[in-house]
Amino acid sequence: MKLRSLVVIAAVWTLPTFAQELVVYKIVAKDGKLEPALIEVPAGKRFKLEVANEGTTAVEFESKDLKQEKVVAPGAKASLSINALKSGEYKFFDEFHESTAKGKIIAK
Ligand SMILES: [Cu+2]
Repeated sequence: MKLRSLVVIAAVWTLPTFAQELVVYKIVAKDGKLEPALIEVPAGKRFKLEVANEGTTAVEFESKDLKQEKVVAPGAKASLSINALKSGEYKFFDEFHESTAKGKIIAK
């Protein structure tokens, strides 16, 4: 009896940890560029975006499709949690360098 309750407690304890292990996709912003400009993610799964600004000026990572907006100072990183996406394309851009810095996420 005692052992069985311990096993149940252990199972419940570990579940949330697994749920939080999200895949991280890294985007590097640098002097008006975002790399990679194309990211493929599985549809229906939450994930994280990590935006690293390796340039010399601030960037604003923005995606209306993903409802995200984040200013990242030079040398800083930002982490964004993205909810599960339906299949499709989701554009993103750096609003401070909008003419050149754009990309998209493809969920499928
Ligand atoms: Cu903005």
